[in-house]
Amino acid sequence: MKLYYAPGTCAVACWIALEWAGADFEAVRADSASETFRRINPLAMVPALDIGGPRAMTQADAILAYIAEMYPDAQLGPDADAQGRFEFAESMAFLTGDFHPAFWPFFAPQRFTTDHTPHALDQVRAASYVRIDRVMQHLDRLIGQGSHVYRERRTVADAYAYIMVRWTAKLPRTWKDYPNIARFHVRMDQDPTVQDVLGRSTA
Ligand SMILES: N[C@@H](CCC(=O)N[C@@H](CS)C(=O)NCC(=O)O)C(=O)O
Repeated sequence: MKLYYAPGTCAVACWIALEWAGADFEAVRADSASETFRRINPLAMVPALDIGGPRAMTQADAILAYIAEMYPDAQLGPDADAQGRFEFAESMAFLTGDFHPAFWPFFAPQRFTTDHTPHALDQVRAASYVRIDRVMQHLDRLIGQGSHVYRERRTVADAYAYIMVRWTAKLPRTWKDYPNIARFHVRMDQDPTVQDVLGRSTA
């Protein structure tokens, strides 16, 4: 099994989840702009997970759900009750559909304006801060007084949220400005697996 990733991206969350699961896999650094990688994922995005099937698996939330299901002993997925499954799906949909896209204008402002002057790109980035603050506030509420995204235990949602809140490090409001996220972030920083993956994924 091969996980295609790029440093600092949501694909690193899949790497952490695979390590937590005890999976046997190889992490492969992808050049998303390359023709070789486009044959693996025509959308030219990471993550992609090659399990030896006719095509690689894509979409972080689907890959994370697959990992949770394939390695049940690691207990990285939702609780079995209907309310528990709903809460988990709701959190993952928020992370994929609201949280992650809030950062697109920040990372790739040129995709959101036809004016590519530095001033115009800065304006797009500045506009993204409002939306990012909104999703950060919501994540802070989801974490609440605990230190996990889902209920009070470790799941793939923690890995996913953690990698993305790190993206605020250079924003006017960083993860340190959201008390519950800050506590969650510190706890994740202390996880030896997380430390190991961050070290290896940026090496
Ligand atoms: N919907 C995709 C989005 C993945 C995505 O946006 N990946 C980013 C890294 S976090 C990427 O590869 N970006 C390259 C690009 O946008 O060109 C998923 O959830 O997996």
